Amino acid sequence: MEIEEAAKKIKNMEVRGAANIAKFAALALKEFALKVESNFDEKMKKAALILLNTRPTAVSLFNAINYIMSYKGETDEKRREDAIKRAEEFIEWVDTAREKIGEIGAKRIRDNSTVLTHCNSSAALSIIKTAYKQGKKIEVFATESRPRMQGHLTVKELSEEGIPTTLIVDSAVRHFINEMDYVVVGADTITVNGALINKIGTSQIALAAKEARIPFMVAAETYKFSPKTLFGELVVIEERDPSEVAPEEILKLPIKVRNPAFDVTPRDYIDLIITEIGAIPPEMAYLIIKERLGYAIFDMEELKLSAKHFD
Ligand code: RUB
Repeated sequence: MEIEEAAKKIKNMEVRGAANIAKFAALALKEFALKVESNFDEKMKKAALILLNTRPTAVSLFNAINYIMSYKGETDEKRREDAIKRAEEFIEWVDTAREKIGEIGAKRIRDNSTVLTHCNSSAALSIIKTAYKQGKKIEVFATESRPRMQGHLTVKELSEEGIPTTLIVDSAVRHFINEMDYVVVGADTITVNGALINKIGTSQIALAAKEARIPFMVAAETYKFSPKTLFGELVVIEERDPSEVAPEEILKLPIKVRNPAFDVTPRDYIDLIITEIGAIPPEMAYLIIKERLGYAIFDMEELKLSAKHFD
């Protein structure tokens, strides 16, 4: 697979979800590293930038690329070996973390309970599926997650497992919230101050859950925590094409259509973040960033400068 082709798949959301995007980018970069014949560093940087410039919000993509691009070695051959090793390590991180989150998170789900989820998060679903496989009687409410309807993926996935599932429109969350025992969602990014960036609509659900005193849990691998926010960078919220929201006859009216793909849930609305190294309060985000993501940050300034060439 060519790098441009991989980038296109991420951009058009053929590959989507923060974990899958990161894993796919790691795989693409590994395949690319195997093929580079000369000027290894220069070509790898170019490829990394093309992948990085696909979707701006999920820090998992940045962390994957940063992990691989921190390769070392005295010769091109040694650097290639290290980059490939790092890509493989990252891919394994994705798979093992998801499973571990399932195990840890499932312990928080009681027998005979109803869980509300939003969008389609592999980490959140890992918790739900693990709890179900443990024999707990659980039921799931899944939101549609307009405009891209990732909720349809969620209900398909859950019903394939035999989990009793109800699909609701996004605006029905408050109507049903008192019937829920937990909210479990995934994460695109967790900031240094413990805020969650996830699919648009997540923060409204958190608000409704807090009012109804329903525990709001986030399933987030440690590579969803953002080292960039430690250095003061703000998370960029991706704004997608208006055509995802309304048909042509509406778009041609003299109106504006806005289509942010993600929103920010402040840490005060989050009860627990389930990571692969344990269930933590959002206030501990700084420690995760410092201890788990403390590897050298691959020349971010240079990365930003040259990113302009690919705009
Ligand atoms: C997906 C989304 C998911 C997170 C977490 O948005 O917001 O909740 O990415 O998913 P999109 P996972 O469909 O726009 O990529 O737990 O699988 O990483």
